[in-house]
Amino acid sequence: MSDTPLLDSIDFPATLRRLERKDLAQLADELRTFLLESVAKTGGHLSSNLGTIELTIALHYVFDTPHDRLVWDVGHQTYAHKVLTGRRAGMAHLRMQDGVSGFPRRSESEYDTFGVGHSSTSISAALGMAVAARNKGEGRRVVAIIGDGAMSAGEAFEALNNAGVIDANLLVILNDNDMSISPPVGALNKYLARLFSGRSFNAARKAGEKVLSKMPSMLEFAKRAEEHVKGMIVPGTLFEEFGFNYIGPINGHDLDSLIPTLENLKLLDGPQFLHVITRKGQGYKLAESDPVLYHGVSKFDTNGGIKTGATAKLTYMQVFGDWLCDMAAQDSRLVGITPAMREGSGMVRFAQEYPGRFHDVGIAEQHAMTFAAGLACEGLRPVLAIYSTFLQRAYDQLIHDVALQNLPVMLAIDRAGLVGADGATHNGAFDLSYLTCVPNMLVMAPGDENECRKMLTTAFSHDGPSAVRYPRGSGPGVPLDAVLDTLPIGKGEIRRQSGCGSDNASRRVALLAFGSMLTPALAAAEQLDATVANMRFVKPLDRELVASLARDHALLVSIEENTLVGGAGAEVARCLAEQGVTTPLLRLGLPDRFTDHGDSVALLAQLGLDAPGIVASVRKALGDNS
Ligand SMILES: Cc1ncc(C[n+]2csc(CCOP(=O)(O)OP(=O)(O)O)c2C)c(N)n1
Repeated sequence: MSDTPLLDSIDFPATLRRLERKDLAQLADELRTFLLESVAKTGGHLSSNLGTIELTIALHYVFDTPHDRLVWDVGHQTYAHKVLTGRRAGMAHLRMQDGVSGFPRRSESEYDTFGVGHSSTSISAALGMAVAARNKGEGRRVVAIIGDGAMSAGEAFEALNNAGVIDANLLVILNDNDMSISPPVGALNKYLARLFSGRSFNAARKAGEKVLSKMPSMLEFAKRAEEHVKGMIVPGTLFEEFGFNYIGPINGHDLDSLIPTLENLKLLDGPQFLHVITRKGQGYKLAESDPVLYHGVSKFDTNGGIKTGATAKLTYMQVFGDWLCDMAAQDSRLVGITPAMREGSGMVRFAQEYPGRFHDVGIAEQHAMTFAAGLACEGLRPVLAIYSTFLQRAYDQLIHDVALQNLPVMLAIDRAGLVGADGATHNGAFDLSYLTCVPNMLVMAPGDENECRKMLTTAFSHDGPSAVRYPRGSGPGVPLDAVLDTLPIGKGEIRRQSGCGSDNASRRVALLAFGSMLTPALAAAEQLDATVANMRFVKPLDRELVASLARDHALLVSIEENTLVGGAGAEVARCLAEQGVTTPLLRLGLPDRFTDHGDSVALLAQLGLDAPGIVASVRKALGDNS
């Protein structure tokens, strides 16, 4: 690691605040060097963190943290914040089990004021804190820091709408780097670009001067800030209409702009809005020129940069991306939708080949779902690619707009199950539970890549709402058929038959594997000589298969990568109960608690969801200590 003498002397923001202003630029340089080298070793979010270094230093320098609250949106840009708040050593174990989380967490530090990972919550949470401070008579300042991508979500606007009338002491900082993960989309982005380019600057400035001249304190502030910030004060019409004082845009890498502006804003009461321009990947040329590639990185060499190349096995995400293009070629009704996850959902090729049928709607999961419903009403076949946890955002839209009207909206649900380094905020632990209880839904989980392709075709061909949920990363490596085949709906299959003779029926075990758990179930079955059913469908569950397995076995074992509460195993239990079957059922799955970040293979093993874990659980249930 490079020498970072000044950074070495900073353990907490209180020490930072004792530095002289002139030293902060060097601190920023050292922090940038440290973060680049550190993230290259551990993996993690890079571009966004390189872009917020000066802003983070300025915030901790000006505000009395942790008494004053910094509320970060998404939280993927908080590595500098972590380093400056006592967690520098912990960065060596970033996103590893028991190591520092990749996102702010209240349990990790008193400087992490709000737990996050999903976007667009910061203004709402900060507003709550600002109102609490006012009610309790605490003179603290509350600052929400939100990116231009995150700002596009409805929740951010709901909060702005509310903040303007509550009149609490809230500062919203828009960190505008003109990027989401992918290039930003939508009218808001165009509007921000206009503000930045200054085309509306002059007109707005005149209007602003009028307003400011009636408000001596603001005019005074404007003059002072203008001295420091080189004349960059404009009322931003949109944010002003929401009841905020809009200041900016200012250069978010220039500490001489940031610090005096923040110092002035700290003195102002009521809702304040500061528009800061930053660059994703700032200071590392490769990330500056390809911020998408460097948004989230695995370990890499900082000299050579990330080497892209074909990986050995196809990921499920790629299986989906290829299927989408193949299906689009066959059926012109197909429309692909992503809420801001073009790369992460494997839709880059589809977007290039079918630009007119590709819709990146921004970070707007609720809208994505209802937009899909509208398309389906008119006879199109929308495919909404969405991560399991982000789908949580669109739950009412799924029930009320899609399922209730039995519309053929297809969900391609990625990151179902444990995701590893991103941890609890991103673990897709609940989708089977919250989907299965919705009437009209078809819910499938593939055991391998080719089955995934078939399920996607089955879902697409189905005249009602459907979901295929598949995990992060790759599967067992089963080659793909070129054709687009469907599967019989609601039918599982026996993949392995127990070899026990009928005389040994009291020891027969049937493993009912759902999705990703098929591979460890098959491996466990070799040791247990168990029957393995690949259940394929969680809804409709193959009730005949369950009943016949119950007849022929002494123990049924359901295995799923979903919470045990209300998941696939719960459906099996319901099915048995409804049929009056008393064969014992052992349910294996994720526990009723949040699973933290770490290596997902290791985590699954710890939760008993690998082959040895399954064998051990079954033996225990059989009272077999061998
Ligand atoms: C609800 C939700 N949807 C999607 C994501 C995935 N996601 C993480 S960061 C990001 C882009 C955020 O863009 P912006 O706020 O501009 O921050 P930047 O990465 O540009 O610093 C997205 C889409 C998320 N975290 N939460």
